[in-house]
Amino acid sequence: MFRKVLVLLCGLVALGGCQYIRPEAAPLPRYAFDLNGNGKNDTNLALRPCTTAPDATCLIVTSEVTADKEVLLSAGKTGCAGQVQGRRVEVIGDHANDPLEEVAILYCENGATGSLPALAIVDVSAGQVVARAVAPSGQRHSFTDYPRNPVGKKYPFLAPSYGDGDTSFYGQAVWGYLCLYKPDRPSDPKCGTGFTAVSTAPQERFFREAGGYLQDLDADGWEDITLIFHDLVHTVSTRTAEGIGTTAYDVAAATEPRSPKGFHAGRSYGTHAAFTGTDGKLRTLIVGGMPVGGFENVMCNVSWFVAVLESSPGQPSTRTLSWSRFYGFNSATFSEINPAYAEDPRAKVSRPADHQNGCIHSFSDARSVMDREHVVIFNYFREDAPLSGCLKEQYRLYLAPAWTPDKQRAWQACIAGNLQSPGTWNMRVLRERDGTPLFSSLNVYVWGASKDLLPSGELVYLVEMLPDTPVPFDLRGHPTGPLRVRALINGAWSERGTLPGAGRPRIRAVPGSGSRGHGSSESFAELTLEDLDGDGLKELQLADGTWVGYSPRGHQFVNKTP
Ligand SMILES: [Ca+2]
Ligand SMILES: [Ca+2]
Ligand SMILES: [Ca+2]
Ligand SMILES: [Ca+2]
Repeated sequence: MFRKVLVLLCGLVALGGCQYIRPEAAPLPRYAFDLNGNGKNDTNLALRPCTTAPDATCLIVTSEVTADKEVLLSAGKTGCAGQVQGRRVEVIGDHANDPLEEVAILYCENGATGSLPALAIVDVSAGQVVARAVAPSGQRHSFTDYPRNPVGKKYPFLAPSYGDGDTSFYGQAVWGYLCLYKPDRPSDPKCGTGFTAVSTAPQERFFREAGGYLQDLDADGWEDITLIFHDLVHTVSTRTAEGIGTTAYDVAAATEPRSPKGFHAGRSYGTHAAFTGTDGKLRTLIVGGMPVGGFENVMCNVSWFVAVLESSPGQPSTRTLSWSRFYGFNSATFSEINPAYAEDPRAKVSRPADHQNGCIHSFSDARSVMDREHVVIFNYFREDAPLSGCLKEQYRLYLAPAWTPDKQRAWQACIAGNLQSPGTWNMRVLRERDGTPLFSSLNVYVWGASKDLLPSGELVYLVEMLPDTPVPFDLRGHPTGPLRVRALINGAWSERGTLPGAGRPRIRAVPGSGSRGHGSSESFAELTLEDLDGDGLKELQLADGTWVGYSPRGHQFVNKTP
């Protein structure tokens, strides 16, 4: 009897073979976070209005390692009014309660005192916020990252960001400390439960820039927090929650010893990349300027230079400016501000404006390798002459009443005329160790570099070719031809091909984190690369959305748009 039924069933599905037909399987949930640290994602986390209190915000947890739940995060909305820099959700390791890792949420508390940056630590198993730091009243901008201890556990912090220390211009009181998650220490009421307050005031007067970076400066295995200021960097130990080093430096002094001291105000609005050299020294490469493609910024982030900080491992006090090369400063410097010179301030110019002459555009962190030597590579603009001088407009900014919106508008309108100032874009290579110029190339603009484009794994650059006649600063109206793919060999370009079709690459603006930070609110300019056809070589996306890549069979770059 049983055998007969089985045969019958097999007969029914004869065309597909005799098989057990499964019920339609439910699609497996795709999780984004790994809370039990086994390398497999198991949980989704989302910020949404709470089901029971729609005005409040909850962390909505759906998980296969803990019960689904809603964790009350804030009584209000969690959007931010200022620049709140840092990853918004991070799994930080197991600090308390049970083996599941805690989660840090970076958001804003919105209430009567405005929109305040906040950092909450959530114990997902227990379904509660176990620690929280909130910025003091009046603060809108903040900087957060996730430094690790020697076993990889993370200790997030909420730190002041751009403009802190300057009460005259930005209005708000000085914040002056960061809140570091240290659950094993007494909580500081200035921060909140689970957080300890650490001074970020490197000296009596200071001007905080936007970001910072992580680097183990004292060699205790804990990543330390280096914050970027005008004129200096200041480092806080994540282990001891104390300041361990302030290093002041002048990036222009070596190149312009006779210029008025501090004319550039120590601005560091560019990329900062921390790394350990092959000689074991800790270094930070700082490139003042804009990311590639940042043509709309006529001031080019104000101050253009390349500099390297250096220290011996474990000895923060040895950190010093190893070398620097200064290339220019956008605006004029005046020796005196006096209404008598409002109509003609030329006599009071102590250092003339460079306008766009020397402006740097760099890709990624500007680090590269040429002929087995670590180098710095960047584009710079050599301006023939600015279209607009704007000296009077700039001088008026400083005359009482200073910096009025009207005066700022007049100045901005004037300098905007310089977007089309004629000149040439060029590329320069410096030796990372000491800044020695090794190579420069005229009438080119380098958009990025990759080792993943060619079967040989050779590092190649994407180069836009420009005419040897002047071009406008912002290259507007200038046709972009097909990009060249080139290597740098024995201090010279070596051709590796040409991309099919014309157009610039699609640049991704990647925010600084970990060992990479920035002084302003800019980002790291990275190429858009992906192996779309699974042949082991990466394809490159162009600005118009097409993808191009190398064809090993045809020995050339071809269109690979799927
Ligand atoms: Ca897991
Ligand atoms: Ca835990
Ligand atoms: Ca350390
Ligand atoms: Ca490919």
